[in-house]
Amino acid sequence: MSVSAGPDGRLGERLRRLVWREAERLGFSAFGVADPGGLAAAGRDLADFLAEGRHGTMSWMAETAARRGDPRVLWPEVRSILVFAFDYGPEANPLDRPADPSRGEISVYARNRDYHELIKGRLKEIAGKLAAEAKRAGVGCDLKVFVDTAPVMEKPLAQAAGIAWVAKSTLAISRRIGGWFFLGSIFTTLDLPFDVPETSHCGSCRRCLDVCPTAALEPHRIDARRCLSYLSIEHAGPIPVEFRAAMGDRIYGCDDCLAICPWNRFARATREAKLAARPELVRPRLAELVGLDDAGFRTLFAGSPVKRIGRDRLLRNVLVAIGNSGDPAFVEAVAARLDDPAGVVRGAAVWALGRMAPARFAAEATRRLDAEADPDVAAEWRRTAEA
Ligand code: B12
Ligand code: SF4
Ligand code: SF4
Repeated sequence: MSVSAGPDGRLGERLRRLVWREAERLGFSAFGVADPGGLAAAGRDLADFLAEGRHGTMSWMAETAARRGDPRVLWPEVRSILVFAFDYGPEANPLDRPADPSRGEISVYARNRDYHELIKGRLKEIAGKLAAEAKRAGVGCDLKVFVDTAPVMEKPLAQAAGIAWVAKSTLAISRRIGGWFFLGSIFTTLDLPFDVPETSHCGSCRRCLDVCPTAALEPHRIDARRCLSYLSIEHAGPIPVEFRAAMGDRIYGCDDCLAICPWNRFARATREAKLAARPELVRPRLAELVGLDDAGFRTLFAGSPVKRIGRDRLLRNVLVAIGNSGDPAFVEAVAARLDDPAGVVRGAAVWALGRMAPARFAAEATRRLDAEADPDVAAEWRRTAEA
């Protein structure tokens, strides 16, 4: 049963002030309250996104579509949704990185600790304070904390809470803090005063659409199957051939459509030490990554979001970046991966060698092709032999 926070809204306002005070103390940079009934249009956009297959292999999005598209289906008792932003901005714009074929690019959000637990812990602290204050005023309430992985549409919620708008890049952008922030939310049975939803401030700008290396964006619409963030993180098999060159030096995620946004002139570098880049994860050397075994991978990426994709998928990405570097210095290191136990690594090694030293391996292709049990890797050898 939901409990009113007072018909005159005074208690609601007091609770809001308490939440904002706590949020600021814990490092959040924006906060607003959304009406759980305000997401009808986003639910329809989600249905279109799924019907057109733009989610690719992220089947968990389709499986949770009803709950994701409407917070009241996820939790029928919810009366207010508190939405929070936490800055993770970089010291320097990643688009300004110098060209260096010996190094790979890890996107800004993954250069230190995984943000999920960090933000969830702080939101739980705020939720605890909120529940205690409501109780002191004689009002009981339930609360649930969500960050990223729950079936919640966080960006439309941020728009409904007035802290950002879902921009042409499909990311949530704020006039006050730019776009380098994570989102998280607290659902509650308390009636809190809602904020006025934000409106779009993209105007005629289209920089994010034009910078995208794979044409994955149309205004407010993304095709995740073309997005390098999806391909390098979520997608398990070989990177489709048509997107390999476009990956360039990116080995985990992509920041281009976010980094180009002019509203980031108002973004601040993160003040949270656990999110500030670890030096070894800023432009790491590809030569060091390509030789990683499972234990080495786990040690290097302990606590980082990169750990989630596992050693094999990271090495696949590293080998594509090496292929794109065209640097013959990598040939021996890549050749050592031709016998890797993981098919996705072997296949990417074949492709990289085909880009760096095609003549050297043309002779080997037929023998390797006959011995290869994995059809995806065999297809790579066939392509190399025919090239
Ligand atoms: C699935 C997912 C992805 C997918 C799909 C991305 C996407 N844009 O949906 C992939 C793997 C590609 C991805 C990539 C990235 N992601 Co992501 N992702 C999510 C996740 C889990 C769900 C998003 C979702 O529901 N998408 C489905 C679409 C249909 O819904 P939507 O984008 O929320 O909103 C749509 C509607 O509102 C509609 N819409 C709104 N207004 C209008 C107006 C018109 C006219 C129209 C037609 C439509 C329309 O269009 C929107 C986009 O289709 C969220 C966390 C969460 N639980 O929400 C994080 C989240 C969106 N990701 C985040 C981040 C940081 C990233 C990356 C920057 C990571 C990286 N560096 O590699 C990239 C950015 C790529 C990009 N341009 O979006 C942050 C974004 C924070 C922010 N400031 O916006 C989130 C919120 C995680 C978090 N908790 O902070 N992500
Ligand atoms: S993250 Fe990169 S590939 Fe994905 S939409 Fe943005 S610019 Fe395009
Ligand atoms: S780059 Fe321009 S169009 Fe894209 S999100 Fe930012 S303001 Fe909007």
